[in-house]
Amino acid sequence: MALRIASPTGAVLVVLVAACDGPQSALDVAGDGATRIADLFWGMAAGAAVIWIGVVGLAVYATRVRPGEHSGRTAKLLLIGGGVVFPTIVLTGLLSYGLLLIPELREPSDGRLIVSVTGEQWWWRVRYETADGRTVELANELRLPVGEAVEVRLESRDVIHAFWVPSLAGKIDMVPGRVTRLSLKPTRTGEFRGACAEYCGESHALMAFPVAVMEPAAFAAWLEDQHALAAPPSTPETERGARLFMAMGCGSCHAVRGTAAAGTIGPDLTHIGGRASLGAGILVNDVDAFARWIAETDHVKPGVRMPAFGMLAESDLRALGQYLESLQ
Ligand code: HEC
Ligand SMILES: [Cu+2]
Repeated sequence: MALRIASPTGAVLVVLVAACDGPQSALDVAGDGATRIADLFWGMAAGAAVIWIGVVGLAVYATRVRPGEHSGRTAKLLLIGGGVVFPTIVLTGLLSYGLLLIPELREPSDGRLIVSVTGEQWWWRVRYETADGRTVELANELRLPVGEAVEVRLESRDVIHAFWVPSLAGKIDMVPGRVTRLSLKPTRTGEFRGACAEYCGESHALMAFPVAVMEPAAFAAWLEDQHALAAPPSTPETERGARLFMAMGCGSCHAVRGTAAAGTIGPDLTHIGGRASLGAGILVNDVDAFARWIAETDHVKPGVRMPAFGMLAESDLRALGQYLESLQ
């Protein structure tokens, strides 16, 4: 699209407004909570603009239009009106509005679906619990049905993290020893991005997760797939990868349901090949990325709690990558 921008102000405006779109923008809303927050933001922005114009107008009036002395009465009226009465009314209004908003943002779901997310250094442990009491553990990805309120229970195992999907709702801390709650009600389908919003250590900035909002039927099918055990290896290459996975001790930290691997220190890898990203939102999900992650974990994510397996031959890394990619 050819876009002609007439003035520098126009250029700045275009840049500012363009920056409001995208998968991780609190102003490009796709959920109930985010809509409330965006409304509050625009309301406050408009109020701030009006006040700014008023103050600058008065300053211009006092210095340019009618310079010189003003009566004591006018000055007193301005000071009391603009300095006491006006802020008291505006701030009381904003405070009440903000306080009324809080219970709405925490509103419990209808109990049909509960998603527990635990913050770890530096990844996300995710557990889905459906109304029939079935649970399944996955990691580093969230999928939600559109139009349904989902209760998200947030915990942390180590330090304080914060859970934030700007397009869907506000952010909330994940505090060790506590469960905080958030209601997520997506209003449209799409791909979004969440991130940790509380500094939690050296790889804090490498702790994100893709969020997919899906049609309810597609979501149900996906969740059913997540319950399934891992696909057994079906080619010589993936078979070799599966053997290496066990031989290298990966299974002491990672679970691959349906195999002897049942570790719980790292993310569940039963369906790792089907996730939208790798390493908590930082790498694409393909064989090359798997090989790179396994060989130089600590370069990809400084401080990571997984040893690097750089001693493995390139062919072994690829076999492992093929195997993990086959776990759809
Ligand atoms: C000492 C425990 C430990 C061992 C052993 C281990 N891992 Fe990990 N692994 C982790 C942890 C912890 C993470 C999460 C790291 C992060 O993102 O901060 C992880 C992450 C991963 C991921 C990314 C998962 C995701 O959700 O994106 C893959 C793939 C993986 N490991 C594969 C392996 C393979 C293959 C081996 C064996 C060669 C292995 N790991 C050995 C602890 C371990
Ligand atoms: Cu964090």
